[in-house]
Amino acid sequence: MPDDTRSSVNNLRPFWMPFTANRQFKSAPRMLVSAQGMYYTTDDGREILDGTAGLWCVNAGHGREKIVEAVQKQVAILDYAPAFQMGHPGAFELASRLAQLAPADLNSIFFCNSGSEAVDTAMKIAIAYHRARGEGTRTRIIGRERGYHGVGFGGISVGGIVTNRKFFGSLLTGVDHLPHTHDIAKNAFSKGQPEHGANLADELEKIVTLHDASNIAAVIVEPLAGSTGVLVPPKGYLEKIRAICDKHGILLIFDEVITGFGRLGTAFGADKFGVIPDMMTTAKGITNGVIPMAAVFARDGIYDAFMNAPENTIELFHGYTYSGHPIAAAAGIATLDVYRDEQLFERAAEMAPYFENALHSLKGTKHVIDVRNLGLVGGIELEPRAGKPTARAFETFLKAYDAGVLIRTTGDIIALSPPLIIEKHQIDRIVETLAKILPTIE
Ligand code: PXG
Repeated sequence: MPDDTRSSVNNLRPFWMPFTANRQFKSAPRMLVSAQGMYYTTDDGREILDGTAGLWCVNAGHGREKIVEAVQKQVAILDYAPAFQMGHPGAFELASRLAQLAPADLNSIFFCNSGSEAVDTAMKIAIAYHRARGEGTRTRIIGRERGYHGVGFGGISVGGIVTNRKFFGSLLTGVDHLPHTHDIAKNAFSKGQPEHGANLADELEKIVTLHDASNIAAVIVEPLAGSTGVLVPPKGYLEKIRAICDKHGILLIFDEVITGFGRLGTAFGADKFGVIPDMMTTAKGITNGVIPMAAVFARDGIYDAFMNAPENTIELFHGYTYSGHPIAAAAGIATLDVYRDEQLFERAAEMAPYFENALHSLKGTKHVIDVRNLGLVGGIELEPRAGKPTARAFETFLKAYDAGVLIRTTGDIIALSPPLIIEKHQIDRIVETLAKILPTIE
């Protein structure tokens, strides 16, 4: 292949950026060079208020000393240990801490490196679990429209984002999808869980009838769908999904990559909604975003079903070179310490009503057709510009960045998910910035 790097536009050319309009970005880059507390600093020395906790992951805020120190210390003591047939204390300690934090008997922790891997792992465990119990026909997995479960083939197959699926061939075929629960006509400007939509869970009964329960391994849903625009579950919906899964022997997987670690004012979404899944997938806030790490939580009965295999055999043929990586484990333990010592989940719950009122003050602002929220997550939906969907939200994102506030947009929806350390005046600043910018957008 000819070396064309010298003829490239500039030195930004080689990095093929993920989920980014590469050419647009590289023509006007937005570079972050450092971060502390609630703020990023750009390469031109501007402070940017972080309204999104990075990408929904920096729940304790940036540059946390305890986490930094734990990582520095660990890298000098044990940089890496083989993950298979060997162990190191940090992974066992973190797993024990996570099991303690988790609701019910979600006590078995399988470490991965990203949310996408956690989803793949949970899907594989679900299928292998049924096989271990002698129900090997249960292989189908049911996801949901507008679900986001990362970008592995498993995740995009059960996920429900058209653009994440349509370019990538036949995907996994043994899936089906529930309808999404987003209904502005009935639920616009709901505070917290919307009233209408629990009946959408009944669609699961239809899917079970179509495929037969004996062929279905699991249902996977985000308790609150984050990436596709903050879709808060209608009252009673998750309870119904749980009941239908129980009735038919189907495992329920909550993808808590976003809802885990305090985002909703509780440790997990399962705690917030009082619905216990059979597995949870987590990532992001598990290490405060500092080192890549993810974890699948499984209930005792699932782990135990695998432990019936003959002694001295590998019970689950699955794992990653970096499962339970020592530095990630150290970051995870320190992160849990920070969450606990500063009571950040409780803080998120206390701050949630203020956040809710501030966000809903945008009702009536130009273009705003819905505001929704739960815990410290908020969604502001804009009327799309005719013929140019996503343009309005993206222009708002660019103007907010220029004004020193980082927001995230998906389609024509603005998603807010600040670090749980956010102060009231910083919530005001985000909302005031949006109130000022939106009327200037065409
Ligand atoms: N499940 C859920 C529910 C997620 O939100 C993943 C799985 C995949 O995690 P990894 O670590 O493989 O990216 C996610 C990731 C956004 C945004 O702006 C959301 C995610 C990632 C990047 C951007 O909404 N969520």
